[in-house]
Amino acid sequence: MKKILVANRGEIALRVMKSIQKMGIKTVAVYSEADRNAPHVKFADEAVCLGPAPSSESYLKADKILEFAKKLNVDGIHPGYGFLSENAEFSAKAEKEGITFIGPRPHAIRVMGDKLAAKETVSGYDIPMVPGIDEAITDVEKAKSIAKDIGFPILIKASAGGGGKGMRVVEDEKHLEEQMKRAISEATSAFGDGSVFIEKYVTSPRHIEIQVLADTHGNVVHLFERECSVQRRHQKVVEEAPSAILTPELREKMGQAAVNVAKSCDYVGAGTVEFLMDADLNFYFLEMNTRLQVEHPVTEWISGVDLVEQQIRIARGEVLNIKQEDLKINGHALELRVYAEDPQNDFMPSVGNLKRYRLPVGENIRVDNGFEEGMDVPIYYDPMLSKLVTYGKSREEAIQRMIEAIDHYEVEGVETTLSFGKFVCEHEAFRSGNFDTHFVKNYYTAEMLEDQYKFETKLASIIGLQAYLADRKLLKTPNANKN
Ligand code: MV4
Repeated sequence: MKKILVANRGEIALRVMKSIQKMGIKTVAVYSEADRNAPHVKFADEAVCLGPAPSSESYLKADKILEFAKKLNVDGIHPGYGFLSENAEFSAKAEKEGITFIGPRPHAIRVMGDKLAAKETVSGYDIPMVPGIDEAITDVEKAKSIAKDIGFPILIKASAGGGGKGMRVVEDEKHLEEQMKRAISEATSAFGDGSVFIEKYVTSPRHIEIQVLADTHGNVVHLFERECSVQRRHQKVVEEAPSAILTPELREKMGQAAVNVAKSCDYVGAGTVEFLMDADLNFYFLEMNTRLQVEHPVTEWISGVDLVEQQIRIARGEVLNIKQEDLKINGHALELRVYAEDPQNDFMPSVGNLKRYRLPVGENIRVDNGFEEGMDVPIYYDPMLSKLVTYGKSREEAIQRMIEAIDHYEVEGVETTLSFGKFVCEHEAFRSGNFDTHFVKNYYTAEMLEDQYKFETKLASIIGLQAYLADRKLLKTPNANKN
């Protein structure tokens, strides 16, 4: 490959281009009219404008992107995450045009994009699954009888959903009919597919996922786990690798299960297998994400593997140059997603101009960033500014480093989730490792941040007062007390 087009924007476009450039390959950026001066455009060797700001008129324009790719003699397309990254038709079209899609083949994307198809595909591969049914259900009476067998509470999920969309918890039989009807109608309007199924509801799970790499020759390895239990409304906030609770034995078992999931769908490239883990450390397959994930840096740090480089090597048809037995975990990495959202105001998007924007620098800090001082945060896209990643020999060190890095991250002009990240890092439940996916709901209220802001306000007033007193000294001229 001599030239790769990155069909994405922001921090991930930049991060992907850095590895492409390191490999001696040329980069092509695409951008919308809102992103004309964005860092990913400046970084690329070539750049083409796709159209107006809305994603549907720019970053989601599959045919336009392929047209440009052909015109510019591009060999491969890296989709990043979001946008076209899990679009099987885009992957298929690219290949038809003779351009390598840097990701899995359409079959794997399609199967894993449909939760029922995924369950069916992995059955027979010795993958633990939550008790439940593996086919779509519409008959309420049948649903009631299944629910009674499984035992309440149960969870109704949309087959076309994923990432938490279209899920409903049902506590007892009384509410089943109503919730099922709602779930079906929601799934129909959101996904154009009303298929729903039922699972036992795991009440306080942890979210643990395994990174895998698979080449086109049938070799598959796993790169251990990431724990992503700190999330709000299915949006991850803090991720880490390794998990504070896995034993080497469990890690090995989950790793093998993840490898088997990848094998079941002839997976190619970098992928992530998500599991739920209950309080007794039982784990269950949830879904597979067929893309490079936002939180991939924590895995890169503890494994020493550049995942984007591996994606490109695999796409070129190379044999995996990593063997499972060569991989080991080194230290601990933590990631905070820095969003332009106001944690004091229900995490409302906080768009505006970055009047001041200075990143923390130093050993054991990595910032995957897509913004510069003076830029506007556009309203059209995900409001993530950057990912702040820290590393330590131990989990405690990584957490301490994160707190320091947050203190050295300067943003003025928009509100961010930095203060919320500090709250998490300082919280006893997080520090002890004793938390689950309900962490935010259980422990966080906006008032929790008040101490942080109070301190900052006090500091600001002290600095202001000092400046005022210093000025007054200088101004002690005969007329200084005349206004
Ligand atoms: C579950 C569950 C409990 N029991 N399935 C949420 C996202 C989607 N990937 C599946 N999800 C869940 N599935 C059963 N049988 C709880 C969740 C869940 C969750 C999972 C991972 C991380 C955060 C979560 C937040 C709420 C619910």
